[in-house]
Formats: sequence, C-alpha cells, structure tokens
Amino acid sequence: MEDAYHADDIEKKWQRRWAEQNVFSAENDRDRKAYIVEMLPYPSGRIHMGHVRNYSIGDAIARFTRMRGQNVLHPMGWDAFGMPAENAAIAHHRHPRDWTLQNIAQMRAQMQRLGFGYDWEREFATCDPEYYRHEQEMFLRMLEAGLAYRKNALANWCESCQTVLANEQVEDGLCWRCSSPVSQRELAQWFLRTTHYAQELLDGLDELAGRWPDKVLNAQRNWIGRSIGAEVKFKLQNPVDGITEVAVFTTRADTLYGVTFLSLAAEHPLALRLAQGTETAERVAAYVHKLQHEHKAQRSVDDTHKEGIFTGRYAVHPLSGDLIPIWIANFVLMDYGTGAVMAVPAHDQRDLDFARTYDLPIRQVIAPPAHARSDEAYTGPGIMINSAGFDGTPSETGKTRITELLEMRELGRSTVSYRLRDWLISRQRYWGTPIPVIHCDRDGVVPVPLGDLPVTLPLDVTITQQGGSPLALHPSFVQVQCPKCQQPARRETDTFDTFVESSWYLHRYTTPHYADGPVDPIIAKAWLPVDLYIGGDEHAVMHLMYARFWHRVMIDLGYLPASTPREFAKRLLTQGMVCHEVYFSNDTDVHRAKTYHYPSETELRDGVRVLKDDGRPVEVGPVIKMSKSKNNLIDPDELVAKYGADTARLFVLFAAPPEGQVDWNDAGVEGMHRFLKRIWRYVYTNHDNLMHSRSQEETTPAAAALRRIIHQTIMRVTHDIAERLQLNTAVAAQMEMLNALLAFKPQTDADWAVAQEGIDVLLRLLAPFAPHVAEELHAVLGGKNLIATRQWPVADEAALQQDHVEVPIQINGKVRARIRVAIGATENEVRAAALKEPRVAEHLHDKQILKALYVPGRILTLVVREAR
Ligand code: ANZ
Repeated sequence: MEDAYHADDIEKKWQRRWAEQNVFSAENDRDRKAYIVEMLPYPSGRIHMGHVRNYSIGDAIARFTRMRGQNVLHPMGWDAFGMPAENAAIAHHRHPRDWTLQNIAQMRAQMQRLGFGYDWEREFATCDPEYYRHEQEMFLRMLEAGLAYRKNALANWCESCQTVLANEQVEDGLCWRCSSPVSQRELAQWFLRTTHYAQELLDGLDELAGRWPDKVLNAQRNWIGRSIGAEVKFKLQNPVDGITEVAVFTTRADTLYGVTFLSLAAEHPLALRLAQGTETAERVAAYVHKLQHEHKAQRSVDDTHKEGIFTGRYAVHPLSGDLIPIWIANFVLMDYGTGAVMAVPAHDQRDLDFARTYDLPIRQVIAPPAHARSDEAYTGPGIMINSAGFDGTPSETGKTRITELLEMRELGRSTVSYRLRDWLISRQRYWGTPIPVIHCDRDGVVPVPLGDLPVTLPLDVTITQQGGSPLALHPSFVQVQCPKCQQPARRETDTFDTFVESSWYLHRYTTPHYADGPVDPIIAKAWLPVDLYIGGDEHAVMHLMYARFWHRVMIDLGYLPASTPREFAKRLLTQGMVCHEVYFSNDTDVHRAKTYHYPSETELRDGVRVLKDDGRPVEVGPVIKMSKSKNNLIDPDELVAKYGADTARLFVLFAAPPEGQVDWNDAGVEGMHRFLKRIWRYVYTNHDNLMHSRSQEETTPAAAALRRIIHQTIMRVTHDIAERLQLNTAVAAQMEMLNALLAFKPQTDADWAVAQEGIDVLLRLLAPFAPHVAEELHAVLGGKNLIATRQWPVADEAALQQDHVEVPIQINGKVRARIRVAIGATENEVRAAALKEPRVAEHLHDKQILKALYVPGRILTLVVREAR
C-alpha cells in the first residue's frame, strides 16, 4: 500500500482509465443537456497559467455537472489560423501548417497531462478544410442575402514594403518589418453587415443581464453606441455638381440656433467638390489628402489637436436663414452619422477648441448654471436662449420641438445612429481561410460555385520576408476560369479575419463531423445555447459580438431552426488574470535598463530573493499579469512535474474567485499540496476502519455533529458551484470539512460509519477539483466504479437538523451567558438549566426574579431586582 502521496504515480493511470471508459464523451441526447465550454486557444505552442486557470474552472464545473446527472458536452479545439504562424514561418523557416500542427500536439498533451475531461472525439482545428469549407459556404449565402458585400475601405499601407499590413503589424504608426511610416490606402475589401443587427444585438443584452458580467454587457453597449438624435439638412448657398444640401447628425437639436459653422470629414463626398473653383481649392485638396493618409486611430483620439480648413463655401441655416461657413475638420469621422457635423462651439468642447483656433463665432443658446466654467463649453441641459420663438424652453423639450418643426418643413427628421460598424473581414495574409470569390474582367466579382468548395488554401507557397500575401504569387491558385464565362479570371487572394473561425466553432462542436453543412440543425439546436461559456474578458467586444452576430445569421439563413434562442450563450464567466511578482537586475549594459529573471531562476535565502546561480540579490517588482516580456511566468509543466496536476488545478481554483485576479505565491501552492497530502494520509492511516461498513444507528453527539458538518458542506459546495460559480469557497468548505474529519475520534462502530460517510462525501466533493487524488483514494477505499461517474452527494435533511441550540440568557436587558439546550426543551427545563450556569447564578445572587420570558430556541429573558 502506497502511503505517501506522489502525484506522478497515479495521475497518468486515471487519465488512461477515463479515456478507456469514454467518461467525457457526450451523447446527443437533449434531455438534461449541459453545454459547458471554454474559449478555444490559439495554438501558440505551449499552454500558460492563464490557460490552466481557464480550463481548470471549466473542467471543475463540467465534472460537477456530470456528477449531478446531466448530459455534459465539454469540448476543446484549436483556433488555428493567424499571423503568428506566418511569423514563425519567416523566423524558423517552417511551414505555418507544420508549426501549427506540432503546437497543437504539444498543447493537447499538456492539457491531457492536467487531466482535463474533454470529449476529444469532437476536437478540430479551424485550419482544416473540413472546417472552413462550411465557413466559405456560409459566407456565400451571406453574399446572396446581402449580408456580405465589398466596398473600398482604408487599409494600412507600407510604401517601402509595398504591402498591406494588418493592424497588429502596425506598431506606433510604423511598419513592424521596416519601421517606415504606415499610411492609409483605399482597397476593395469584404464586409459583413453586422449593422443590420445593431438594434437586435443591443436589445439582446437586456436578456443577458445578470447572466453575463456587467462589464461585458456595458462594453458591448458602448461598442454598439446607440444615439437618438436628428438628421438636419442645411441647404448649400450654391449647389455643386447638382448637390443642393448637406445633412448632419446631431444629438442636440436644441442647440440649432447656436450653430456657427459646419464641419465635414475629409472623406465626405462634398469635401473636395465644395472647394473646387474657389481660390483655396489647391490648399483644401492638399489638406484632404494629408488627412486621408493619417492613421485612422490617430484621428479619432479625443485629445488630438483640432484642426481643419475652410472650404470657401457656405450653407444656409434651416431656421434662421443665416449663412454658415463650411469647414473640413480632422475630428469628424466619415463612418459615423452622416460624416458632417453642425458645430456649436458654445456647447461642444471640440467645436469650441476649433472655433478658438480659427476665430469663429461662439453663440450661447443654453443658459449655463451660475457655477459653470466660462472657459469651457457648457454641455449640460438648461433653458434655451437666443433661439427665437424657443426662448425659455427647457433643452429636452426643445430637442423634440425643433425636430418636429424641421420635420414639418422637410428639413430634418428624428433618427438613430449607431457606432457599430460593419465587420471588415478581409485580411491580406496567407494563413487564413481563402475568401471564395473570383474576379473576372467581364463578370466582375463571381462567387465560387457551392459545388467547388472548399477553396483550399494551397500549402506549396513560398513565404518570404518581402511582405505581401504569398497567395498572390501562386499561379495555380490565382489563375482560374471564370465560373460564368469560362474566360481566364483571378481568384481572390485575401483571407478571412480569424475572428470568423471563432464565431461559429461553438456550433460546430455539436456536430463536428457533419458533412452536409456547418451543423446538423436538429442536433445543434438540441445542444444550444451554450449553458456556460468561460474565457477572458479581453474578448468582451470583438469575439463575443461577432459570435452573437454569426449565431443570428445562422438562424436567419436556416442553418439552425427558426425557434433556436437568439443568444448563443446563456451564461458567461470571465476569469481574471494570473499574476506574479517581477524579478529583475539593474543592468550595467547601457542598451538594456533591466534584465528580468524567471521565478524559477531565483529563490528566497533568509528572506532575500536571490539568483540561484550566484546568490546575487534581485530587485522585486510589483505583482503583474504573467507575461513573456517580464519573464514572470510559471511554466505549467514545471509545476505539474513538481506537485502534480491536482495541486496545480486546486491552486488556481482556490487562490481567488474565478473572476478575480490570482496572485501567484509559492506558499499557496504548498498549502494546496499539503491539503491533498492530509486527505491521503487520513485515508491510509484509517484504511481498515474506513473499509468496513457498519450501521449508523445510535450515533454519539460528536458523530451527529460531524454528520451535520458533512451535510452542511454538501449544501455549501453545491450552492457555491451551481449558483454562485465561486469555486474558491467551494474548496475552502472542503478544507474545513477535512479539519472536522481529522478532529473526530471515532469510538464506536457507529462512529466509524459516520467517518466513512464523511470521507466518501469529501472525495466526491473533491472529484471536480482534484480528480486524480479523488479517484485513487476512492479506489483505495474499495470504490468499484470511477468516482467521475458517481453521483454528486445530496444533503440529508435529517442530518442538518440541529438537536441542540444555543440560547442566550438575558438579565435586565444584558446577555450574561449562553447555554446549550435540547431543541424541544420546555421553559421550565431551560430555566432550570440557566440557573445552574455559574455566570447566571452570579447575577442572580441576592436577586428576585420578577419576570421570565422564553422564546423557544431563541432567548430566555429574566427581569430581576434586589431581594428585600
Ligand atoms: C451638434 C451638437 C451640439 C452636438 C452640442 C453635440 C453637442 P454621440 O452622442 O456620440 O452620438 N457628431 C456627429 N457625427 C459626427 C462624426 N461623424 N464625427 C464626429 N462627431 C460627430 O455624438 C453625437 C454628436 O457628435 C453629434 O451631436 C455631433 O455633434 C457629433 F452642443 O451636433 B452634435
């Protein structure tokens, strides 16, 4: 019998047994279904502690749910396309595919070593044509339905590399490869019409309230950015090219009388035309050109310097008839509202800055409160002034009334604007899903016929340092026949944004081998929505918004039955970061200020953190997110090698509530390891006594008290996992229960039976958290089946009943003592017991009891006075 705990000896054995017995394979049986899934990883090569945490949370909940008798789907896959594979190809001369597949193999092995219970039958990598072919099909159907379209959009362009860059390849406005400035260039690119669902995506958030974290819901609300306002038409003083008016979007129709100029975005169709024929035409053209080439991100930042140029033309104020100069301004964005703004310097700070720079008039139309600062725009509500017939109207009412007046005169209408943009899905990269269209000189953009799918990404490409997609240089990929006219044509060489693959993988897991479409609609509907989705909150907007969009599209295009719920995930848990102290030396080398050391290169000597090698002390920095750049990483493999998977899992689960931050500390890891060793020792020390079953009748009070703790713990742990998703307190409850078990000294057979019940319950409660130890000890105690497939314990109501209660004794309004009495005790019995209690007797000495009142089980009140 092995009485010392060595994780290595047992973990692989149980991992094998689980696999042999298909414990984690989900059957397509909609009854009692529970779909629990963690965000799929990018196969970077090695898992990090953030992964360990994410998957430990998911696995604990999945195992728990399975033991509660539910049919659990808990899958894992790989988000396998993306830029790093191409970079690795350049750096190490490896094919992106080989690099990716090797990484997947390594990471899968690491996950298996941690004992995560996935249904590996359902695993897939998104770079597999059997996966992305369905994505190509859905895209073509979206194209047909008008949900996908092509238009010119700005892309990052590096003049010196002559290539388009992805946003990730632009570092501080410079090309990542050659460090020359990146400009913006117009290119025809593909978009998905996310804006079609803007209102629905917003409304759906209300349904998710309380089930998705508020910060995610708020981030999505802001991203959709709905504004109610008005579109106001300003007639041009002199029409240009047949255009007679310019429309602006405003949320402040009440400030219409305060407009002193209009501002257009540089990309506005009127921007260049207006200036034509004026004396400033050339300067305006040069300025517009300059703005268009600035990096977009730089222009939208609020604190950029406000600048612009006068077009030389005027518009007519729709109500006052005044002439209003038309400017072009760098802070007006073409892709919001109408790309034109009515400027009200008195009540908008950006307009005020602009007006001050160019000495434009400022006209107050809302009376500011007395305490308002005079050097800033007053942006709050108030009473309208200088507004003709509207003077004296409160601004909120004014918004409606001015809009109504404009509507009557056909000079405006109330409208809603969204910040949400259509999703730009074209990427000028190699390692992604080919966009399945063909460009023909005669027929234009021609979709690849469905029967020709998949458009397989060719693997025989040469990836060079020169930039540009290698697909463009691949003759047999590019040169095709037009499906319509059979003439020579060119295949699209852009690939999808990798967020496309991650928008529907959750659907694919439900029927991963289905060949006739992305999902088998009936089975997919039975599994959906996801019951619990777990991942990092860095995905609060993009991924989670795209997945919500794609889910709706799948329903609306008939890939899922129309009755499928429109939100794909009922509950979302966003886990916090894993952090560690930073260790560094101040370098003498002038080029690098600091050298960061891995925690494993250091140790504590007499309370001082030193380098293991030469004993040199290191500086200790703050506790921050584990990251490669600061070397403050703990390698999961090292952790598992030293303590085992169970300790690693328990530590990340116990150290903080799932959404909180885990601060790494070695003592915490040791503590978890000790907890497991104590359970282990308890089982081996008491093995013989725990093995023999006995009756539980006639339990001693101590045994009854232990039973109460056992069943209270079942309640606590169950509630903590199922309702609160607080796995840390669930572990804490188990630790307390172990203490009670260790403190209990069985005297009789019946006592041992309670201890036996205790350890059996504890191992089942532990099974989702430290599954290997739980299996091993369960087997050691004669368990025949796997603990992973046993039933979750249910609290016994009878055991929870307390047979004694503690009753405070109050004398003349002050509690003087507490006594234990039987629950059904009568007032006389309680009084008699109270009088025997020394601290009560002391206060009754020489006193006479005037009144006694017993509230059964709650309190005994005595009113006394000096005896005469
Ligand atoms: C006049 C006005 C007066 C405005 C005032 C504000 C305050 P939200 O709330 O974010 O929707 N705006 C409209 N389109 C714009 C664009 N393409 N680029 C930059 N700014 C734009 O913001 C709506 C307000 O942002 C609009 O209301 C408009 O300025 C400006 F005292 O119109 B407002």
